[in-house]
Amino acid sequence: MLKYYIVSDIHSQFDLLLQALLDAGFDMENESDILVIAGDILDRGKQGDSLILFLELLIRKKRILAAMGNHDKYLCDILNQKATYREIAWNIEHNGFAETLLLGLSKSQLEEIYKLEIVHEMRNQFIQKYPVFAEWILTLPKYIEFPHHIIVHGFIDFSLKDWHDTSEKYAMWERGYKYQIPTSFTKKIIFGHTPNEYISGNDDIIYENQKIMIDGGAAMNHKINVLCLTEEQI
Ligand SMILES: [Mn+2]
Repeated sequence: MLKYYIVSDIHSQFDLLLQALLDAGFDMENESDILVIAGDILDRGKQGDSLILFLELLIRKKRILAAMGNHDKYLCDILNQKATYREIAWNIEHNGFAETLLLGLSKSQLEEIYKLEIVHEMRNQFIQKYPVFAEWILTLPKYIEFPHHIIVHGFIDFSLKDWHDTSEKYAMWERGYKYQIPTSFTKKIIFGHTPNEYISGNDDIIYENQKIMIDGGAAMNHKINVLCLTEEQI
């Protein structure tokens, strides 16, 4: 039976991720163990290179699923040649994006990121270094729907007639802890994007009605929570 190990907001903290997965019983040799990421893989932390190489092993084995987080989107915009200098500068200043750009650029090149040719250089170097990851991250969906759960980075828009039409922006950016899920909705929603310490004063997983909040604050060097669900439970 497949077993799903669900995490979120890794933010390039490879050591934290690996230890959390080992503690939860994740086995690299077991083809039934699947990693699920509720968004925000890179930025802020300094172990992006090791993290990507690890994830590429799982991508090759088709043992990983992920929903698109806002930070994943920043990288996709570079890969798709859609990022503007204004956005890149903002993300360097506020969102730890320099750490990700340094995966494809030298420190001196990073200082010239205002030049379009340097942005293209970053894109080309990144694709050359991490071809499997670069191709994969561009395909991430805004949410993943399972029989009993939905995995999303931000939240699901229940103001719509059909929640399936939730926009990518809403799915990546909304703060789910502020919302209630309609009682008629029968699935649980697993999401990250806001460190649980900010919500409850504690890094552990928060279970609230049909909401499961799992961001352990890895970006601040706190914790990566792992939620394990079997094929029947998910
Ligand atoms: Mn986020």
